[in-house]
Amino acid sequence: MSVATLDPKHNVTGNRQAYYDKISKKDMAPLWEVLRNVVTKEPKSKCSPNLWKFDEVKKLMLEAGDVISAEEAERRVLVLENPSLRGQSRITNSLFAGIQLIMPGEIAEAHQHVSSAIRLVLDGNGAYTAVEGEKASMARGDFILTPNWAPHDHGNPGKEPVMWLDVLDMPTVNHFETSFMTHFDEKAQNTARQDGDSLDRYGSGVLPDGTTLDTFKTRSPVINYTYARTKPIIERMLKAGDVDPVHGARVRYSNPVTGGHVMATMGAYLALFPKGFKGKDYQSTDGTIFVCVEGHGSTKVGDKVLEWGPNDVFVVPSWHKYAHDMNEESVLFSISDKPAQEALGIWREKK
Ligand code: GTQ
Ligand code: FE2
Repeated sequence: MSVATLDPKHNVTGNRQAYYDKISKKDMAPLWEVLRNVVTKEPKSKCSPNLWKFDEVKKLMLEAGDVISAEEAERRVLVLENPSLRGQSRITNSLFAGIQLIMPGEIAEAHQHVSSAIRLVLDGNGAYTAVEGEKASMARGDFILTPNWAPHDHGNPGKEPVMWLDVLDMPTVNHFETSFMTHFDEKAQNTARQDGDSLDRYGSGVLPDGTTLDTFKTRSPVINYTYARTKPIIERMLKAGDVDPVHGARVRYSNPVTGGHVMATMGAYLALFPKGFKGKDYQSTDGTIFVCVEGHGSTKVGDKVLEWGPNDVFVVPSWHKYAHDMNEESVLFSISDKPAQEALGIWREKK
């Protein structure tokens, strides 16, 4: 039947359906049937707010030590899957999060990939991660970068199991269908640069001569932002009264060359909150992963209350209204895809 033979006054639904069937055969569809779903008035996140308690995570993670070796697994990681996005290896629509375990004497072999990673050290001492030839020793609260395509391997020459949070942008990289990965012949990198080298070199008010804004345009040169160095800064801010009504005494991890975020796809913050702090309601378009580094408190997300303590991880989806409440002085680490949204000009917040 041709369009000309359709009588618009009669059997509108049937006529439309016949038309839809016809265009469907040619891989076309009517926008007007789906417009409200693809151009929403407000963000409608597919994710749910959720909390992972570290005591449960740790117990299950240690069991994985018996199930698979680091060598066999390549990376022994439990993925923190958003309950509304099961099977999709992601905690928000754009970010992957996982807990990685490395047992004493193990190594996780060197490789490189397009996805960028950050690590936040949670538990245990004595492990290292080597990134671009710098061997970063891992201490609790350290924030360690593995930028896009940077060679990296991990090892644990110590005596304790070591665990950390991995956050990677692979859902973003895979959204653009731009993933590459390669392995190296050597299991571990040659580490010519000592622990802390990049922070000293780039984060001390001097730069190696010849460094320009373009050299580190999309990533920070710093590998390890140690907790030992960052915590005293937020303590000073709190003492000075520099406390945001939503975010507390908060610093943004920055690229010391450009002042921008540490990476183009992910950005992170560390915040100190005084005891009794009752945060104002807040919402933003960047679905955010929080980790409690110290203290206890709760975060109300919509009608859900997430009660957290040390090393607990929780997620607040895009545009969900939330507010923090501190039972005691607490430190929260947070990470999201805000830099990507800002670069695209689409990030929004509501206070
Ligand atoms: O440590 O290199 O959680 O490549 C996922 C992919 C960790 C890693 C993850 C990885 C790594
Ligand atoms: Fe990796």
